[in-house]
Amino acid sequence: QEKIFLKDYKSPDFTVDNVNLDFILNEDFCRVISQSQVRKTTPGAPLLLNGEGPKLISIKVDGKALDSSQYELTSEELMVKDVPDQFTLEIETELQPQNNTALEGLYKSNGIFCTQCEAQSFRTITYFWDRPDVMTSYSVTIEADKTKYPVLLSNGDRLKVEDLGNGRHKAYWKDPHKKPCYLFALVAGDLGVIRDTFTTRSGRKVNLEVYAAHGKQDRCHHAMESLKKSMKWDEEAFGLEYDLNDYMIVAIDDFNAGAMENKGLNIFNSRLVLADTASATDTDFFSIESVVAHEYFHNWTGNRVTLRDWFQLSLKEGLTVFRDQEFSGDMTDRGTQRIDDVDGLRAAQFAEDAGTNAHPVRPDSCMSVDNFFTSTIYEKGAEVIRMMQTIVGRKGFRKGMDEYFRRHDGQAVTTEDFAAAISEPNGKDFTQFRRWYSQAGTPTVKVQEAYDASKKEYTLTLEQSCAPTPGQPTKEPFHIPLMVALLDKQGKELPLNAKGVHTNSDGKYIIELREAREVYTFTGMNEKPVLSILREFSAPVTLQWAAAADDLYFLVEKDPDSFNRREMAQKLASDIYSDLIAKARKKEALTVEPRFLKALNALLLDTKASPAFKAKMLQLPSLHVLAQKEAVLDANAFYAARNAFRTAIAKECRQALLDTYRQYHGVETKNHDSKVGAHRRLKNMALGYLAETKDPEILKLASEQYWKAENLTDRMAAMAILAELDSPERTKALDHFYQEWKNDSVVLNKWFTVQATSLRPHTLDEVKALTKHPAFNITNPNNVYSLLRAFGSNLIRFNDPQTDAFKFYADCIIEIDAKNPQVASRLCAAFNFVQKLEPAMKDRALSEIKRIVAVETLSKNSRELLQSAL
Ligand code: BAL
Ligand code: ZN
Repeated sequence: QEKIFLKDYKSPDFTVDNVNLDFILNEDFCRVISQSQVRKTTPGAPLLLNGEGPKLISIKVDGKALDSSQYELTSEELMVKDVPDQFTLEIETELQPQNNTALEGLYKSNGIFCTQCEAQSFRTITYFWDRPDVMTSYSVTIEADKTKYPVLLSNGDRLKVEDLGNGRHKAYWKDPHKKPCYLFALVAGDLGVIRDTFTTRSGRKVNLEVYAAHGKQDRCHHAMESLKKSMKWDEEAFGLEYDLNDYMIVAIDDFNAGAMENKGLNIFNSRLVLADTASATDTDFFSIESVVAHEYFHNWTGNRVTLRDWFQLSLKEGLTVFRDQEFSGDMTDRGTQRIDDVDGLRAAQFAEDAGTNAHPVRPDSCMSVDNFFTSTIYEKGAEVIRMMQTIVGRKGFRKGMDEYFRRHDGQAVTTEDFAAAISEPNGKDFTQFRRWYSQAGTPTVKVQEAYDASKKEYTLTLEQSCAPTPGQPTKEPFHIPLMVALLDKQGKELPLNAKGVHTNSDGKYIIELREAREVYTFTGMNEKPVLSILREFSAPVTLQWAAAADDLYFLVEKDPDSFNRREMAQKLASDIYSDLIAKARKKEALTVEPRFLKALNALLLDTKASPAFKAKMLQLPSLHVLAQKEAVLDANAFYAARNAFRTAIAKECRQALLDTYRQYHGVETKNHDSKVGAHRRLKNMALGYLAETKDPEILKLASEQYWKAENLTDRMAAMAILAELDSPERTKALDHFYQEWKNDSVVLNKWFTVQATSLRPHTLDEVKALTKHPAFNITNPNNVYSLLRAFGSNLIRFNDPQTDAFKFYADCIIEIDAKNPQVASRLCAAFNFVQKLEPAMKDRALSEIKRIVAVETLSKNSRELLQSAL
């Protein structure tokens, strides 16, 4: 299959002044009539339109129908050789949304017509310039049955609804803002709604509407509150106001991704809208708030200023993730938010950067644009933006953002344009910095320290390198901002005065590492200081730093940078884990360094540390992070190490864990604010550790928590513990949960996940059985993600040499790919660690991957992701 290349980009040959779209929706087929006013900008250029699948009924130029000798139609394109310099183009197509299982373009979910056009699915609706740099004004009409589809929505302003008198009605919409077609949206159905308003700071009263299936409206209030908070925050943080009179969010049950930022009409996966105490966990409440914010923030970063081409995807996604992370930090706690974001980055993006699908934040080529929606584009992209902010400081960054909108509002631009808008007003040169966009891979920064007592001099030597990634055997040095401090024996930050170290506009000490090797000399150091480096995780790099254990424990206790306190604890834990894994592979006794356990216990007893921070400190490095570090992924050894480590913590900290549990259990059970949520997280983590000992008294606590829970967070936390047991308690809780939620797929999906992620040896058999369960529907993306993707992320059971998960998984990918390529391709990540498996396991995995790739009709999405492993 063909690749597309960034270097082949050519600006469009036509300008589209406006487009009028008429949708006629029926049960068995739909008609779409598009009428565009077009001007040729490249003399002599033929008209080339993208189109994949819609049945062409007619094409007219200036009202005259073309016969088939006047155009060429392939499976991907419609070409008309001769067109005037200026003309009206009218195209009529026919679609069958009811049979659309890919859920791209126009499709039906539970009787509701809806669309998903990003990235390139507008072309499945009609023949058009399906590229983001063709921005135009849209007028839309939707005609449908009045009873079945009382709600008819599209982008922009609601002009009117006409009763057509024959049981049908027709809605008229007009979007005053130009947009690319990937932001087009339509919804038609019978939906419930809640309404509110928001008045922008310049006085525009915006009608806010959140739509969901009838009966689910009561679960939409949190999404509505989140929207209002986001609108206010964007005004305060970035001076950005909403620009239409209506803002709509629609919850849809069958949705490939999380949500979509269509102009004025966001379409969301139901799981990211619906929430109340009984049906959503604290994590769900948090995710809803941050995704509602993310989609809202796109209104400026993505919609008003959009992409020139899809290789620039991070221009909007990296920036908007950065903005939603900042928002979440302000809504919750900046310190723990940063820790969570970095954990997410390391687990997913660092793995991607180290694997066979590594790609730059601004890729140069691809097979499927759908495969660009990666954690490199999103999360590493956000880190690149954050580094810019670290270099120029928060004030400087805001100045740059203002300049970005001043220069580019209404345009389709590139990541270079963004970097220029931030650097130029701040007098910075980002030429070298732009390598973060063009080079893939996670750089390593090697740290070496020396102290000369006679000269009172402390020397820091930093060396950077970056391993080869596919297509990039060698790398040029990156421009790496490292936030640093030197601490005295009390943990106080010393004033720093060294060449190459400056303070940014926020007063933080920054080293801008640009060369492969640089040396920094700090004078006037009466004693050897303790280094705190990469504070706040100021760059997405891996540190190679053989710090003394005493220094690490000192930093865990005293570093004023809470990120680094926790980071050093993770470093210690990660070394303990590696040691346990090595011992498990050699069948040696698994003992855990007591100093670490004692430090954790002391932290639990520390009344000054916040519960949110304690929870982060209690969290051990994830198995996915360990798998990146270890040379071999030996699932049995990982499992043994995990159990030994957690049990040792449970034993050493038993009393502190129990006290923590009792302190926060049963308190404010119906309050979902982030502070109370953090109390719950901490006490449920405490219970999770305690349960590792399988002490009957603790298991009784877990069981009681399940049956008496007053919110879903507590119920799920208890169920996750019971799901690891082989006892009637497990079956009773699972059966009860099923009975309670069998008609509510958003909640029932958690029931699938808790079983798919269980570490018990029978998990694969149970997952296989669940795929045959009446509640499991393989065409519903959320079902597939909750059961199959969750199982694929179960590192221990997916890679268990005693079972044959690979074969089962390959069968699933093949079956799903035929119906829905996007969903299938999201399962492929389970095979990311193939190269780390032991030879026999690796052979098994590779032969299954080969079997998948041998399917001739396999989508380019899955093919691109799997082929690279071979
Ligand atoms: N643009 C797709 C969903 C999102 O990133 O907002
Ligand atoms: Zn986004």
